[in-house]
Amino acid sequence: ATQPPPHIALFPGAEMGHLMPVLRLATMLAKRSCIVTVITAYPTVSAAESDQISSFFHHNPKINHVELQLTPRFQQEDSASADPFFLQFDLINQSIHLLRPLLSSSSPPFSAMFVDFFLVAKTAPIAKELHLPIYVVSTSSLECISLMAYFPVLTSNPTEFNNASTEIKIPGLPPIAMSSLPLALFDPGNLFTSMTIKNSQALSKADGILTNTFEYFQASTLGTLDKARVTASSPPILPVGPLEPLNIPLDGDHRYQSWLEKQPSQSVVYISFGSRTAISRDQVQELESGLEKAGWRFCWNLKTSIVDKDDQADLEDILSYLFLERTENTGMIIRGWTDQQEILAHPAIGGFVSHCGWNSVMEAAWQGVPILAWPQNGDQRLNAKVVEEAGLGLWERNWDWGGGIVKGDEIERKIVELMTDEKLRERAAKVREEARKAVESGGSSDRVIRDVINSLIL
Ligand code: BUP
Repeated sequence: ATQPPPHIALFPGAEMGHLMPVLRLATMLAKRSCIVTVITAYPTVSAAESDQISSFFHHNPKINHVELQLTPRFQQEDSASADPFFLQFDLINQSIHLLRPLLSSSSPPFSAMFVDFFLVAKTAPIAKELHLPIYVVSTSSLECISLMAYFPVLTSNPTEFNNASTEIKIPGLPPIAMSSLPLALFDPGNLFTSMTIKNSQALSKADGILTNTFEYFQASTLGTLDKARVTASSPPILPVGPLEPLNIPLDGDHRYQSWLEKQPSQSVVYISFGSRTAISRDQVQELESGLEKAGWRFCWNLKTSIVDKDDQADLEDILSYLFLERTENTGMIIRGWTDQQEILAHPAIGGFVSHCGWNSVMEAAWQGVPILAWPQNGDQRLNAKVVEEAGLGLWERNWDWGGGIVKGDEIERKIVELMTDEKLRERAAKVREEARKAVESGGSSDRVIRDVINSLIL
């Protein structure tokens, strides 16, 4: 008799950059005949997350949805200054005892748990108790998750780590510049850092790390890791990307679609710094000047606060009146949530000025859109280097990050380079071709996903 398909519980973390890849993986597993249940925490931090969750389940009726009701907690004194998304991760971890009854009462019973990296320390003991394999879904780059896997070794000697001069050497990986590490890692009091330490120590309990990348994109790094492992005790890194776009219609501002329709092919630069990075007013001014001088058409996804619900300032308060008037026909400013995949897929888009959040990088790879890497914080400098090495984009590593200002003239120069570099465009087109091959039936990532699924069939 044929065996029933595995039933997989997916548990994403907080913020869009952690939710989107898990929802994408859910549809890829369902397409390969798995029974899939996604557990989301309620309430979410951003409106973007709650909208995405409801529209996802509306359009994917075969994927089960379970909500984990978060227990409201006493506000910690230091919480006002902490990142709202990390506070949410912390809250999810504090409510994790509610997960076990949800998991053990399921019919058909679960075959495995796939969880966000920042949830592995608390969920691994539950998986063990229920005798379930547990996989980590890495929403970041191979470099970043490798750094996490190596973190316990690095921090076993904190003085050495803090005094390390220029580079970190992780066996099997190219050296990582200290200047590319997430700045928060040097602040032991930071919530991000304490969560990183706990979860990196627990990583060895996982059976594998499902990573949103693909063989062609990172062949040399994947090739030099010993048996795909960063340390002898860390689980193998399993490249399963690019995680495919959801193709779900979204509510919200769709003016950009009709505008893009009217623009010539590859004439528009798309600009976005992701779902959670607010650009300072001073930097906005420099970007205005750079865009105007560069003279290319643009579509700018403009965010001015970390959580979308706080994004209330009017355009006229942020951008100069003259800029808005002069670029009325050549520029489109987007406020609020849009479907980035849909924008990147549009033939009018010729380049992407990106903060290099890893999802954005993989989306650009999927669409073959060249990137001008402009990392802002977190793991984004690590990602920018990968973008450059994979031939998908340009990276000006001298540009300030972590809040420094890049001048308009510099921005102008790099945008012109991005939009006119034909060799770069060809390489990006090749990346697109290989990205699609990877997830087609029999492609490198498809084979990895199928091997994992087969290992879960009893
Ligand atoms: Br903004 C925006 N529409 O308007 P990243 C983002 N996205 O679809 P981040 C939209 O959100 P982390 C919008 O396509 C990507 O899938 C975008 O993830 C989508 O950056 C996701 O690129 C954003 O990884 O997350 O948000 O900074 O901090 O996890 O890197």
